Formats: sequence, structure tokens, C-alpha cells
Amino acid sequence: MRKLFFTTGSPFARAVRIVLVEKGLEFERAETFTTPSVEERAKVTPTLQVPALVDGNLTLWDSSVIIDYLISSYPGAPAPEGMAPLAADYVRATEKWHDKLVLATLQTFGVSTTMVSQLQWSGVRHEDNGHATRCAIRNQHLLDWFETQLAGTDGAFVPGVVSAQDILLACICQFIETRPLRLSWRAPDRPKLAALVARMERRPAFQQEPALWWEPGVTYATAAEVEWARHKTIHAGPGFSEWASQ
Ligand SMILES: N[C@@H](CCC(=O)N[C@@H](CS)C(=O)NCC(=O)O)C(=O)O
Repeated sequence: MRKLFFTTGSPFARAVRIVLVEKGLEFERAETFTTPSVEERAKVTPTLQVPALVDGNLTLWDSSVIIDYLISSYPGAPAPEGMAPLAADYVRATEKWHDKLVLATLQTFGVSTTMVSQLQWSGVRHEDNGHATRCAIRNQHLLDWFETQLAGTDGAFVPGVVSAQDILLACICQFIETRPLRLSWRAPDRPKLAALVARMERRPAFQQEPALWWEPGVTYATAAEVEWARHKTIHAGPGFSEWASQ
């Protein structure tokens, strides 16, 4: 049985979880809410990061390698009714360098975003720290660039299919939306990005593996916290204490 190591909040790990579900692949969930000790993580991967996937004799880490492996190694699964199928290729043979460039840029976007989040979690607001400010500015520049790379009114990196790029970008946007980071991916001049996220949100795999709201003090210790966190975003929904006291 394959086993995925992940933290609840990681957008990189969520993209892997979504690809596993899209492919119809069973997996054991080694899920933690917070970062485990160095010793614990080092047993699985030298990066000390999640996601990491153990599949038979193979141990893989880094979402880009894991998603490439899953898409390349396992046969396609039927698309949800009325929806585009998952791409059969991690990168298109005819657009290999462009697709790789977008995927690498998505990693930079994801790392800049999680850096802002990790620093805030450590008590450093991005507005108050030079490096974090740069990450937040990069975040907005990259969102504008992604908008130029999306095709059609339904916002897709690769027309007609759901690509790894689509999944990663939507996961990182929803990570932003479910963290009180004072960042936003939404903007009037990013309509294709909004269409992409809305299209991904409708997929059963995205709903089965939701992005959860997080703010200091939320531990997901109870089913009630998980239920509340599924529905809360920066734009809508009560705080947990307000919700819990209803
Ligand atoms: N490039 C890596 C990034 C993974 C990453 O940054 N994971 C974060 C969680 S979102 C992590 O494990 N952080 C804990 C740490 O760095 O100690 C990937 O795509 O898998």
C-alpha cells in the first residue's frame, strides 16, 4: 500500500492528494497538523518537508516529482461526469520547455507564499520584514504572469484537460484564501485565474481533499473545527469562536 506523508495545511501536499484521488489510487494517510520533529521527518526524507510518498520500494519527495511519477506511472482514471479528464502527460512533448517553466514558476510561487505564512506563524508579518515583503510582492507579480499564461475563458494551462499546473495553482490560491496573510489572489484583471479556481473547486477530488482555514489557535482537534474550517475563507464566514458559540 502506498503511503503519503503530509501536513493538513500544505498546498504542495494537497496537490498530490488531489492527483491521487483523481487517479483513483488508494493511499495510507500519514497526516500531521503541525511540523513534526526533525528526527521524525528525517526518517522519511532528507528535505524534512512534506509531501513525501512511499510507493513499494520507492520513496519520493517534492510535489513536482511525486505528481510527475503518479501521472506517468499509473493509467488514467475516468473523468468526473461532465468534467475534463486529468492530463495523461505531466508535460506535453510538444511544449516541454514551456510546461516545465510554468511548473518551476509555480514552485517559486508556492515557496514565496508558504514563506509568508511560516513567517507570520513565527510572529513576523510580511509588512515588517524585508524578505517577506519581497515574497509578497513576488506573489502578486507571479499571479499577474500566470493570468497571461492561462488559455480560454475557463482558464486552463493546457486546453481540454486538467493539468498538474492547474491543480498546483488552484491549491496555492486556496491556501492564500484560507490563511489570514493579508494577501489576495483575486483581482479584477485576473478573470482567467478566477475561472480556473472555480472550475477546480467543482471537482470531487478538490472537495474530498479540502483546503482548510487556519489561524493561530485552530488545532483541528475536533470534528467541529474541521467542519468550520472547510467553509471559512478570508472573504466569508464567521470566526471559530463566533461559529462555535452559535
Ligand atoms: N518544493 C517542495 C516544497 C514543500 C514544502 O515547502 N513543504 C512545507 C509545507 S507547505 C514543509 O514541509 N515545511 C516544513 C519545513 O520546511 O520544515 C514540494 O513541492 O514538495
